[in-house]
Amino acid sequence: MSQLAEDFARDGAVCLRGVIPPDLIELLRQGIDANIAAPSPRAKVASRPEDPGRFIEDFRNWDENPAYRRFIFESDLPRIAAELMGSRQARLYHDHMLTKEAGAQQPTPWHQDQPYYNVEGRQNCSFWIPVDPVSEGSTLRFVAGSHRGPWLMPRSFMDAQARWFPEGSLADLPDIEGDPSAHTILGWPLEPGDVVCFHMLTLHSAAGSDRRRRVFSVRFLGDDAVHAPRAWTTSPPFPGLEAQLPAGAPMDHPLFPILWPTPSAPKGQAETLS
Ligand SMILES: O=C(O)CCC(=O)C(=O)O
Repeated sequence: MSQLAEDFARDGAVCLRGVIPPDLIELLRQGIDANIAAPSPRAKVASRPEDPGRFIEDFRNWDENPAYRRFIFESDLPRIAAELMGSRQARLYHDHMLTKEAGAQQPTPWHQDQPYYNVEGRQNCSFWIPVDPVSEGSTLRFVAGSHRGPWLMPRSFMDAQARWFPEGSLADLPDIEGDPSAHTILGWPLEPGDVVCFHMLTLHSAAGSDRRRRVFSVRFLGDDAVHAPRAWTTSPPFPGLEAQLPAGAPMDHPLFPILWPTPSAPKGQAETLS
């Protein structure tokens, strides 16, 4: 196992420097700008109207946004994902655009991602890919080791409502800001080309941002991922999927293509991370 894969298994979050070449970063900038100019019906503004900078999110656009699609299929991320997850395959789960405009005060509260989703399984990872420099103060922060569980209560970001698992069915998060010394917090200032990769159960949060912070995130599933249809609308939603993919089935569906190994990759091509 590479050192990075060991760190990922231990901490649930790692930083990879300079893994996205400048031409793919420029492509991603164009994709994000086009996405913001013409958001999908799934887009939302996750900040209050009086916030000086908006926090804009959009989801599941790779099939309609040619820049996102090219980025996802041409970057080295599927191979890296497979290595970090310890998985034979890396399957695309979804993409998520998260832009904080200059002056955005809205923090992203501490949360895990998997309780909002419709998947179960331990082999998974999300890349958070900024196309603008991100300072230490506005970067994504992680509670090291929190990916080992348990699942914690997902709540809406602005009004802390239980819209997913019913109230009381999962424990609430510890007060991480109230007792920071009880946790090992990881976070890295980032330049375009750097990415962070984290497990879908790793607790993470981010502050607002003084300067514009455009981020694209790509999420991957490994060999053990299975469909977990929910009685509620997941975030992001996959309407109608439960009629096509039974509970407990592998995520074998055109929405979730296998990107590693690539269909054309000759046997033995898989490199290891340094
Ligand atoms: O970009 C942010 O502020 C939050 C990111 C996040 O929660 C995620 O990528 O899952």
